[in-house]
Amino acid sequence: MNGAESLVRTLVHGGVEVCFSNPGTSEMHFVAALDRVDGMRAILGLFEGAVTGMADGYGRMAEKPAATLLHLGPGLANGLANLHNARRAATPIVNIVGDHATYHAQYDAPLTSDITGFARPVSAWVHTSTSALTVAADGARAVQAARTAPGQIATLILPADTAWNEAGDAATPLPVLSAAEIGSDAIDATAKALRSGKRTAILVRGAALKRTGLEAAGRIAAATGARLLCDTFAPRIERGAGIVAVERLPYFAEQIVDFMADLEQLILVGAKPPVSFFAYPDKPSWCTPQACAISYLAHAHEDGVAALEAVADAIGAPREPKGRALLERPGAPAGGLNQFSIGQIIGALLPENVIVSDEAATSGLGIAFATATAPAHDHLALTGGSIGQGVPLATGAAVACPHRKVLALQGDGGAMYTLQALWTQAREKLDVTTVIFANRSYAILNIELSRVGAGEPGAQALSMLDLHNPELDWCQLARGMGVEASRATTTDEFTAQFADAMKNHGPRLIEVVL
Ligand SMILES: Cc1ncc(C[n+]2csc(CCOP(=O)(O)OP(=O)(O)O)c2C)c(N)n1
Repeated sequence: MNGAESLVRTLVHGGVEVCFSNPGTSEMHFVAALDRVDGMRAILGLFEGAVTGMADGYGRMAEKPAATLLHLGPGLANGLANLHNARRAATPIVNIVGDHATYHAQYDAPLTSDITGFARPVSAWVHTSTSALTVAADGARAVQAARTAPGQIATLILPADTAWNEAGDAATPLPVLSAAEIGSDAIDATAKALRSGKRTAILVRGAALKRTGLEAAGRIAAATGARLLCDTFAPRIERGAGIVAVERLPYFAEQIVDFMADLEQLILVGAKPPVSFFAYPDKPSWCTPQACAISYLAHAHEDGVAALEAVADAIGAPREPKGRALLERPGAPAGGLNQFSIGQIIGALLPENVIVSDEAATSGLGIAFATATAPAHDHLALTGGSIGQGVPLATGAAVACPHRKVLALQGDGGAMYTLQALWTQAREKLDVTTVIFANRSYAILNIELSRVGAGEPGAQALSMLDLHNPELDWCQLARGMGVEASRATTTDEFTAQFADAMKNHGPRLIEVVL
């Protein structure tokens, strides 16, 4: 067995069942090993930004890592933006990057680069294998690092000779460092704070934004009147009918300030205090009122669900939570095609248990609003602000959850970064419906332009934010990659196309002309 095979076997033993790849010459032994090992599904992405975004979507939904396979420094560099988003989402990923053979490095061949340097900022763990004999052990450590709560990126750099040389056996999986138990001090302190009668909010992130954690948070709200909040861009939240609803923080700093203005206490569960996404002249970065006391019930690596349950019990909270959403479908859409009418249509037709990948940008609010009482679904947000996440994220989520429909809500600007993931959807026959909001604009940047105080924009400045010339034809782009597509210009057209997409299986794109 060579090093590559010992690594693939080790990954499979460690529960890594999917490898999203875009390989090159230095990864050929890894690629060949995929045929010799059962249990590893290899999925090709046609750009590394698509590959890493798919690994992110997979990890968020499967709650365990996929592997990537990337080609030296440039391959990794192409994938960095979505690794950045994945790091912000605390997604577990075993990020495997091939390299030149160890003895080849001295010649400074064209693809030689500082791979560790590229990897470091997005990785919690980076290691370069030095021998085929240690690759399996390195792989086991990489899996352990990726699975360390709340989830991390572990980058294993694999020089070609460590992959092709004779190796030992696959390595046994190492113990997983799962979410840490919360000490009684934090539970007692939180219970005491909640009993104080002060105006309180609990800001929740991570696993506690799933049904069980929200149920416990809702019990606390029932007992104390505390508000329940989540970040504007939470990696994953379960929402909709039957689930306790939380208030989502608004996007702009001054809106967050207003939103939190009356708070006397902020209790954090797996979250950090909210700050402005960007700094603006004369606007605050820090959004929590100065007099508001901030405390941590659970940090991101700790078990926030158990912590919320313990606090709910400690304060004698009732079994029935406050704020459980009840199924309520929106009425028929009025007026033209816009994010609010589209939201009403989606809210009316959304089946149970859909996974929503949301990079709708300025088109998202109306849909989030209209789907709050739709059947229960998972919502995945753009965690690191690096656009081009949504289409691959949806693709990876569909791989993780083959029996669930995935809905990608996607701005046309962001979609152009990693649209190659559509091809992977077609090749893998994934059940993803992509709705493209074709406003032919970087609309949010038009808003930002006036907010930052950059002065009155001229024609050249405005043309940097405009996608009209030429207009992207999303139907042709999708069909060119094997994905069925249609265009909607009216609410009736969108209703018919969306209903059809929800009824049928397979990849599908709807271009909404706004
Ligand atoms: C990697 C990366 N490059 C550039 C940006 C800056 N940026 C933020 S939003 C945006 C345009 C988004 O356009 P679109 O997806 O069409 O959504 P819209 O704003 O039109 O609703 C850009 C370019 C970014 N966030 N990330």
